[in-house]
Amino acid sequence: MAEHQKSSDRKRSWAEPYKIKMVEPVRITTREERETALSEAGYNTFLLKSNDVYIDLLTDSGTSAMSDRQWAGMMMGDEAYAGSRNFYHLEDAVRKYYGYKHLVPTHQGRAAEHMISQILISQGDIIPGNMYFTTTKLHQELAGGTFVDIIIDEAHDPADLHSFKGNVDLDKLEDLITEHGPDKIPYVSIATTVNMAGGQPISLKNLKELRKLCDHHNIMIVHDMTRVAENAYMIQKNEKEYSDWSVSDIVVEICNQTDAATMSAKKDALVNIGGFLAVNDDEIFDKARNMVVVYEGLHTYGGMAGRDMEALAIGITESVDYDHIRARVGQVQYLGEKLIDAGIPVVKPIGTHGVFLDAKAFLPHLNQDQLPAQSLAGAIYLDSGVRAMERGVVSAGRNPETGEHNYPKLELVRLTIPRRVYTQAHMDVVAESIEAVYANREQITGLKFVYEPEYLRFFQSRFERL
Ligand code: P71
Repeated sequence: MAEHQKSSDRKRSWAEPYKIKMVEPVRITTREERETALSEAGYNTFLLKSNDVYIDLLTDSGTSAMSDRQWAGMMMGDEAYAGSRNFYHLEDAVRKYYGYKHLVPTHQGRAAEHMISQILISQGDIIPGNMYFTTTKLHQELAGGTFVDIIIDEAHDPADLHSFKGNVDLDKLEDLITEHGPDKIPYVSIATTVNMAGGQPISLKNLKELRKLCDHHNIMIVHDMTRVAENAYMIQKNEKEYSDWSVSDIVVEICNQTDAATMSAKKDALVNIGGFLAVNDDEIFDKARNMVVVYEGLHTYGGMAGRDMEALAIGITESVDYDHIRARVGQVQYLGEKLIDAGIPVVKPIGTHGVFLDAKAFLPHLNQDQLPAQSLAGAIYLDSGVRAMERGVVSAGRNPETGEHNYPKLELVRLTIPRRVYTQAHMDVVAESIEAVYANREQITGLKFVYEPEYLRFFQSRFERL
């Protein structure tokens, strides 16, 4: 049956397209135990021990359940230092499913971001993008560049119902090109989907218009393809022109609009570790292939074991399978709809990898200096042992010039759903916990920093209750 025929039976329930063959027990803690754990973690959910967590919605990164085929692939690891056959399987998969010509494996996404930033960015350059991501922006800055957000305004409004809040505002880009000149803009940085906006997709129409504009000015497009299959699924669902395309064909069409890609394979591609840089240009490939031996390892393994590359090659094929991606995004939408029905303020439309609580609307009695999203993540953990992630002022860091906090418009708590790990019953427990916290929201107090590291402060900062 064609994919679009399957998607026409929307009114029928769906269930996970897999059954469970191995289980991992999780620990249910008491409120008292959670109070101690959170205070020992400095009110930072990144510093909790996973043993103290019941349902872990910190991230969808590296937390997927691999399939039996992937585990079988792990047994076929060729751990040769050079020329592992698993590298060639991975190279074939990247060419076939994404369409890029050259592959440089890395241990995870940020290593690819580091290399492409160092290769393409010169001191004083401007890198426009559809909203920042923490590690992407940091590597652009470390290479001497300045990131400028050119996402459409709708993306900064949690209540706006635009179906493609990941779209680029082409006028903003044209203004930047006029102001700085195309020579100061080595590339446009495009993510599918946009994590910090709430897991929001970009449309192919917008991406194709962007391609035209970039071609006109001879500017490259670098694609953060971390969640490209999820983006492709949303295109199939909501962009009429592509409703009868397969998700797999849409993925290739997206990649075809771009010149190079960084991949954190720990998300879409269903592995616990891995990533890569993919490029079409031979010269950039040469530079990256040389650079990877300095930072990661030989160019036929990057930071990965042979078995990891095999699991990734198989994970890529599974990630574009229609039944998989429909259930994956469907589970996120299920939780989101439940919270919307309960009147909880969330980013709308519901994104593809998690549900994002609007902490400003949830806790209107706290101002941004009192770190509402960080406080809310702590309150949720205390209620039920569900771990979420702050995506607000703490994540946004400081302005490197003034040293002041960056104050993002979006002050969010992300409930991120790992792939193929939790059941619908887990989602129900999460929804009930959020409802309970919402009912008692007035009692939630703010936090202040007591320790703050220099880079990516959200990972290791410590806080105290105000
Ligand atoms: C996520 C992560 C993991 C993470 C990273 C930094 C702060 C908090 C959590 C990682 C991404 C991502 C996108 C769009 C690049 C990376 C880096 N996301 N681009 O969402 O979402 O990849 O972690 O493999 O190095 O929890 P890496």
